[in-house]
Amino acid sequence: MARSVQTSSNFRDALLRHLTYTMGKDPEHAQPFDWRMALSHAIRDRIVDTWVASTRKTYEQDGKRVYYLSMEFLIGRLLEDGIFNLDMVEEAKEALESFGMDMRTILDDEPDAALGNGGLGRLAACFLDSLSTIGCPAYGYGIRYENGLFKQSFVDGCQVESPETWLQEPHPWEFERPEVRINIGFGGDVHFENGKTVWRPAEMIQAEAFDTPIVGWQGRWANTLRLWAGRAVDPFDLDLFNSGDFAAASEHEALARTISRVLYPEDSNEAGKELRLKQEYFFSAASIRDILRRFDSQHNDLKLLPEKIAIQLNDTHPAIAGPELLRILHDERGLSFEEALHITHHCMNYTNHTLLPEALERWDERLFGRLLPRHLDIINRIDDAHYKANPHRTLSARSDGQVKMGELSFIMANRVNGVSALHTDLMKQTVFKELNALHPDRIVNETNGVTPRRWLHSCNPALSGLITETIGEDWIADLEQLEKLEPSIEDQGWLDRFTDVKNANKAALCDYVAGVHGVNLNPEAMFDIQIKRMHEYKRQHLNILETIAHWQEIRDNPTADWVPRVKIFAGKAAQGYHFAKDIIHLINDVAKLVNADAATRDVLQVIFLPNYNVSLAERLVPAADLSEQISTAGKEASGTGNMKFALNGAPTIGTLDGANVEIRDHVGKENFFLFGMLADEVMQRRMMHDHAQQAINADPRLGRALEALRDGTFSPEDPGRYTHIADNLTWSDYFLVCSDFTDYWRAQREVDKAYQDRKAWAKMAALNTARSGWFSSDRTIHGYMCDIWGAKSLIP
Ligand code: NBX
Ligand code: IMP
Repeated sequence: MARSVQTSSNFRDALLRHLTYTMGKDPEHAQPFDWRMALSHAIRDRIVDTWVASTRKTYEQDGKRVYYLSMEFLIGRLLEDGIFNLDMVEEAKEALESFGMDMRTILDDEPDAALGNGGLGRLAACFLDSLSTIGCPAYGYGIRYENGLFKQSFVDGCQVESPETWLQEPHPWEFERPEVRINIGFGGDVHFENGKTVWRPAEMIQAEAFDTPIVGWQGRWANTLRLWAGRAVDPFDLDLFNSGDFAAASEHEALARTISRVLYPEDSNEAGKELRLKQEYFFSAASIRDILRRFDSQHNDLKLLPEKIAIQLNDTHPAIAGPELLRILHDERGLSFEEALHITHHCMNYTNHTLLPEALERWDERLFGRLLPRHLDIINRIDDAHYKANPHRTLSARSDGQVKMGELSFIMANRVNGVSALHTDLMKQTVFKELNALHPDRIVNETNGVTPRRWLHSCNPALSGLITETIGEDWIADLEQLEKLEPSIEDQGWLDRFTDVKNANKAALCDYVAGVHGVNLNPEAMFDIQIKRMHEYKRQHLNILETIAHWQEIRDNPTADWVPRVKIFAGKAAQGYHFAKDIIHLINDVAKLVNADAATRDVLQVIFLPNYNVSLAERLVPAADLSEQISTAGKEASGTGNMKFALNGAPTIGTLDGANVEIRDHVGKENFFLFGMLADEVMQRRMMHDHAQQAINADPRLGRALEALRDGTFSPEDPGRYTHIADNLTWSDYFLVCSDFTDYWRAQREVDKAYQDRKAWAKMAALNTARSGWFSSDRTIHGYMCDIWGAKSLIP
C-alpha cells in the first residue's frame, strides 16, 4: 500500500512537471489537450527507460534482429495502450483525478494513428505489440504518412471522404532523428565503369527517420517502429529565390514531401500508379540502408547477414527490398551476383495476404524501368538464375510486359507464408501452384492472431477483470490460459456475471451512439455486428438483403414472438469503388425506413456508424452478441476481426473461410453458426451460368427482398437508385450472394432461437472466450520466430 501511494504521488509530480515545463501551462488553465500531452510525456518517460535498456541489450547480445517491412501500420491510439502495458491504469487515473480530470476524456482526445487500410495494417500493429511482449529484438519499418486513411462521413446516406490530419497537432510518441537521413534515387541510367555497374539516378529524395517506441506487456521490453518521411535533398533553390520566383524555389521540397503525404486508400485493388511505386521503393530502400548500416556497425563479414537479420515482407509492397539488397551487395559491396543472391535469399521472407487477382501487384515494365532501371536488370538476372536452377519450367517474375511482384517475392524469399490454414492450402493450389511444386518446402502457414492486451484487456476492462479474478492475470501474456475458465462456465453465478459484463458494455455503446449520433438503440436486443472494409467479397449486401427479408417478414406478422435485433455496420469503401459505396448508401436508406417503422422498430433496428477505425472497433467488439463473418468461401485470407469478437464473447455466424475454419475448430461447432458453400463448392457453383436465378427462383424471400431494391421501397425519391444492385445480383453475382442466401437465412433463424435461451447463449458466448486463447498474436509471432526467422527472445 505504502509503495503504491509513493509511486502514485511520484507519478502525479511527473504529470504536473510535464504540464508545467513541457506544455507551459498552469493546471487551472490547462485544456484536455494539455493534460493529454502531459500524461503522454509522463508515460513516455517510463517507456523510454525500457526502450534504452532493450536497445542496449540488443547490441550486447547481438542476436538475430527481425525487420518487419510494411507499407501500413494501423496502430490506433498509443496513450491508453502505454498505460495498460505499463500496468499504470490506477496510478494515471488517480493522478488525473487529483487535478479534477477524467481519464476517459483525456484518452479520447487522442487521434488515431490510421496509417493503414485494414487487416494487413492492423496485423502489423498487433505483431509489434507481440514482438515487444515476447522480447524479440525487432524493428518495424514503414512510411510516416502525413495523412492517414481518409475520414468517412455521410451526407444523405452517401459516403463522403475528407483528409485525415493526425499530424496537424503535436504527436508526442515520435522522436525525430535528423541524424538519420538517407538519399534515395529514382530514374536516370545505368553505366558500366571500371568493371563495375553504376546506377546514376536522375532524382533524389531524402528519407528522414522518425522513431516510436513500442512497449510490450509490463514494460519489460520495447522495440522501435521507424517511419520514413520524405524531404528535399536540397530544399531551397537559391538561384530561383534570388531571381524572385519564390514559389518555384521551394518546389523541390513540395515534390519530395508528396512521397510520404498520403496513404493509398485501396485495400484490395492495386493502384498501379507511379507515386505508389515510388513510395514502395522509398521506404524499402531507406530501410535496407539502415539495416546494413546497423549490421556494419557490429560486423565486417557480409556472409554473416542471414545469421544476424531476418526481413519479413508484409505482402509484396516492400518486395523491391529484395533486389535493392542484392544491388547493394553486388554493385556497391563487390560480392558476386550469385553470392549476393544467396545471401539475399536467406534474409528475405514474404507473407501473402490475399488471393484476389485484382490485389496482386504487377507493374508495367516501362514504368518500372523508367523509375528503377538497375532493379529491372537485377530482376531479369534473378529470373535467369531461377530458370537455370529449375530448367524444366518457365516461371517468371517478368512476363507480358509486367513485373510480377508476387512471383518475384516468392522466388526471392526463403519462406513464404499464408495467414490461415485454408488460405495457405489455397495458395498452394492456385496462385503459387507451379512455384510450390518446384519449392515444396518454401510455403508455411502462420495463422494470424490479435494482441490480447489491446483486444481484451484494455478494450474490455470489465471482462478482463472478471477473468483475472477467476484465473489470475497470467492469461494476459499467455492467452491459452483462458481455457481455465471452463469449469466456471458451469457455475450459473459466474455466468450471470459474464452476462452482466456484456450488458454493461452494450449499455456503454448505447450511451455513445445516443450521445454522438442521436440514435437510441435498444440495449435489450441482440447486437449483431459486421465491421470491416466494404467489399463485395465480404458481402455486406448479403447481410442487408437478409435484413430486408427479415423486416418484410416481421411486417407480415408483427405480433409474432420476434427476437429483437440491432444490426450494426461500419466500414470504409475505397473512394473509387462505386459499388461498395452504393451498398453503404443502401444500408443507410434501409436504416432510415426501418428505424422509422412503428410496426417493426421495437424488434429491428439498423445503423451504419461512420468512420470505422481502431478506436471505434474497441467500443464495438466488447458490446457484440453476434459476429458476422460471411465472406464468399475462399476469398477472406484469414480475418482478424473474427478473432476479436470470439475472444470478447460473441459467437460467429460465418462461412468456412479464412480463420473462421480454425475458430470453429477451437470453440466447437455447436458454438458457431455455420452456413454457406465451401471453397470448392463455390468454384463449382460459379461454373453454372444461371446460379443466381436458380437461387432466386427457389427462395421467394430472396426474390421479394430483391424486388424491394427494384421498386424503390428504400429510395422513393429516386426509385431507380438500387436497380443496378439487384441486377448485378440477379445476372452476375460473382460473390454468390444469392446462392448462399437461403442457408444464411436458416442460420440466422437458428441464431434467433439460440438467443431466446439466454442461459444457453451466455454459455456459448463464454465458451467462445475460453477457447479463443490460441488466436493470440503472441502465438503467431512464436510461430514466425521458430519456423521462419530463427530469432530468440532476449527477456530472460
Ligand atoms: O489481411 C487482409 C486480408 O483480407 C484478411 O483476410 C487478413 O486477415 C489480413 C491480415 O492477414 N488483407 C489486407 O488487409 N490487404 C490490404 O490491406 C491491402 C492493402 C493494400 C493493397 C492490397 C491489399 N494494395
Ligand atoms: P541504431 O540501432 O543505430 O538505429 O540506434 C538506435 C539507438 O541505439 C540509438 O539511440 C543509438 O544511439 C543506440 N545505440 C547505437 N549503438 C549502440 C550500442 O552499441 N549499444 C547500445 N545502444 C546503441
